Amino acid sequence: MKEYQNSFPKDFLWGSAIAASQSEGAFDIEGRGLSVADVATRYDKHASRAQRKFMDEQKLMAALEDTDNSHYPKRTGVDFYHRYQEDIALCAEMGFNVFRFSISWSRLFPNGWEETPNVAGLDFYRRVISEITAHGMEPLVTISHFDLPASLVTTYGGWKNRKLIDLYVHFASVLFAEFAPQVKYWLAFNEINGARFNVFYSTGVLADSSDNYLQDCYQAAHHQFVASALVTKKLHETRPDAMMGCMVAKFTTYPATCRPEDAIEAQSNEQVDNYYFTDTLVNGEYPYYAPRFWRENNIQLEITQEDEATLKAHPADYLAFSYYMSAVSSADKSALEMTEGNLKKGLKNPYLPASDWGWQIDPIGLRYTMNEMYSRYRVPLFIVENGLGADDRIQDGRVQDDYRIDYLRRHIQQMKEAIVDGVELLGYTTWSSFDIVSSGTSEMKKRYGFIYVDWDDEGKGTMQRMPKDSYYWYRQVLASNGENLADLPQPVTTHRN
Ligand code: P53
Repeated sequence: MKEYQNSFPKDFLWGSAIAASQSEGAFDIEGRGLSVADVATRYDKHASRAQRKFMDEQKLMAALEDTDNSHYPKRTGVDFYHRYQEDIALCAEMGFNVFRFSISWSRLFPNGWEETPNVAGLDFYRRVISEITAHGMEPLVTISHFDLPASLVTTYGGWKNRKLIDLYVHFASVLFAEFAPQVKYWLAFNEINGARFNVFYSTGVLADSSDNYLQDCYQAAHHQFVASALVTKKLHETRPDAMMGCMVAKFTTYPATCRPEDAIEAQSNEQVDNYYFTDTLVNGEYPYYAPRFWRENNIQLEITQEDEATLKAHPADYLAFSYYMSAVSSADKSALEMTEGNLKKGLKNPYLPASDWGWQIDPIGLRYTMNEMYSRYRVPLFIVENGLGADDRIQDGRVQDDYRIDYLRRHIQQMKEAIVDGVELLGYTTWSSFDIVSSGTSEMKKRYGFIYVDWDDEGKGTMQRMPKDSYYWYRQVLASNGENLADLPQPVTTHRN
């Protein structure tokens, strides 16, 4: 029987996370090819929801040819490519023992299909990983985080094409051969349920690529499932004690009322938004409710017997998830007010506040979510993203982000409650280490970091780094292994240099 645990385990992993396409910049140097992230334009409030949500061939080709980089913020990022040493050192000073980042596929394989990797790209990640380990941190590597090589879209149509499985497995194998000795924790795909809410950046599927868009999305997800299982196998062959995680963006959904119709609606949303993905990857087979979902949505997937055997043989070692907010479902669509999240639109929860971007803040929902996920799977969990996007301002040489401290404190408290409940949690990496370009809106204004980056939406600034108040607060939290969540006793003076 599991013993009672009243605090964070001694070896708990604390840190934060970033992604290549939102931080590195340097999109066209030293052999890097274009990726789907390089065509993402900044959030346009005048555009329709459909315009923002879908990518079609014409829009893609125009963006790929557009040399005005100011339209595409992820091409510049925040120059992590040249500043990784300072950035990693600043994180280490906060007391991290884990650092999550991702590999740009097109930096290693410019078109995605080359046989041998670009030496400069490999060398960059070799230096990044040694910097992380030299500071005593575990690297947590996401193999693919919303930045598929653009050529794989223009030539193969993205992940809906089975060919991508082999290309991805080759890419991952090169990473394992190079880095598995230093890297124990891996994630095959960032938010694999992106096939549902972030289609183009997650799968490369274009809205006009066929007459059954939904089928393409789910075929793409299927190929990512098989690819996940294959790289889990490969990783274990290379390093038996290494762990491959499956990751979802967890959209916990409550029924709007205690009407049974609302409960069914919420349950079915949980299934299609989250569990369809995690059931398949953690249990190693499609869930019982999948056939009805496919049938009612006119989806006919190509799933071979070999695919099924692969999924069954190589389930994920742990379940990672991002958690920012919760959602509400009602059988009656006119029941409640709507909230405008940038990618997910939903009903307003009258009991919860929301961020400036409409994401409903729900710390208790994190405890609830952890219990739900752990009871369903009984594999270790890892919270690999959690944080608050806010329009931080520097005043008198300081960023007083007490709202971020408050957000993180409440989530860490509930995370601890879940651990006391008995949930097994490997670690916690907040989003994000330092300010980076937003994934959903490509804004700089939506900042998540402990470290302010002097760069704005007009492409102006020095790119200088400066710790915010939350930096010193998180350092204190980590020094006490999650026990001291109090406000800092006095304002901290500005940092070095
Ligand atoms: P941004 C939507 C909902 C939940 C998580 O998101 C999401 C998204 C995508 O927008 O993605 C993750 O920057 C993603 C990160 C991303 C982070 O959440 O849109 O893994 O790349 O930056 C925050 O505010």
